[in-house]
Amino acid sequence: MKKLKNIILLLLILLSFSSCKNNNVEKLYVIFNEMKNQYGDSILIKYKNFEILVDAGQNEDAEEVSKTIKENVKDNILDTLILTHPHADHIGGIASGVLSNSGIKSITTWIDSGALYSTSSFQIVENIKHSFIDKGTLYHAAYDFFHTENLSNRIYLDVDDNVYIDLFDTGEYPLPNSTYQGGNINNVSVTFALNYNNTQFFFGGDISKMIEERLENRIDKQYFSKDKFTVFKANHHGSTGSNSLTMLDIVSPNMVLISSAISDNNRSQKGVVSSQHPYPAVISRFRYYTNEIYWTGTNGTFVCSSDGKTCKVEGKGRTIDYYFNNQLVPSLEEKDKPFIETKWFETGK
Ligand SMILES: [Ca+2]
Ligand SMILES: [Fe+2]
Repeated sequence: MKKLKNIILLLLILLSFSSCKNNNVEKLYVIFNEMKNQYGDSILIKYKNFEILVDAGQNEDAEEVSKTIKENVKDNILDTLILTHPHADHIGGIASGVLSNSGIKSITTWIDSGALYSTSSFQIVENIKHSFIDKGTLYHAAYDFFHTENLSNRIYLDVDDNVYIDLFDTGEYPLPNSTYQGGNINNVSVTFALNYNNTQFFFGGDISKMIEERLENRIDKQYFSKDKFTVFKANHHGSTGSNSLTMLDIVSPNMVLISSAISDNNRSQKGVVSSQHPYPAVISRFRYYTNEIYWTGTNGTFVCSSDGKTCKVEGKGRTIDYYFNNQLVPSLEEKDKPFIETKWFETGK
């Protein structure tokens, strides 16, 4: 009898321990900022006090991006900045002062594609980069990670809790500070995966199908595991020239996250009159894998949180209106809804 009592006591202790642990589990946050123009990416990744900003949207997005940084980067140290490629819808926010406006005092590591670009916003961003480098920021072009001894392509957000990103070698990164000769500069996009225990995220900037198909031989077949919860950030804002079935097969996503905004001609009371990013054909491809699809256009700024087992999305509600059957679709009604449950999806555009 005493033995039985002891066993029950032990079980109770074990149970209370495991429930304690569940309540205290750290969350990884991946925040997609709502964009103002049709294109644009700006994503803040956060684990404890370690933050990575991936792109900063266009000039007009600077305000929303700064707000998100202020709310989340409490130590004023941005641990890593990744600028995937030099197009204005990815670096414009930096040129418009996102870093100074959000009170960032230092950046530990600055990563970009290494490609030179001829726009004035690129030149402004270069100047900002060099002023940070002068203050001690480490700078690496994507190429460096695969051609420099002792430079690991794995960056830890937290070693103890196994949270890290792995940069992938797309074979397309130019020599640092050189002009890209490949034509479509979207293809230099810094491409990587974020891992937290049983959850994995893929980020490929604006890479096209050509690079996606190359990745089939460059990402280990076992990397994105069928046993894990995998999240795919749609390439190139959900365009048809990206997001190939080859790409989707590499990640086999349980969830898809898309960044782009409602275009000007879809904002009037006439309703959604023309197709735009994300294109319906691409949504259909995603749906071979999952119906858990979220879009900044309908959800507004949203937070995808991972507890290391699975992921969940909560939106803040969009600030750009759209109409369905001459009626304004209330933003808050759709803030947490997967894309296929929105009025937008019903329009078929
Ligand atoms: Ca920090
Ligand atoms: Fe873009």
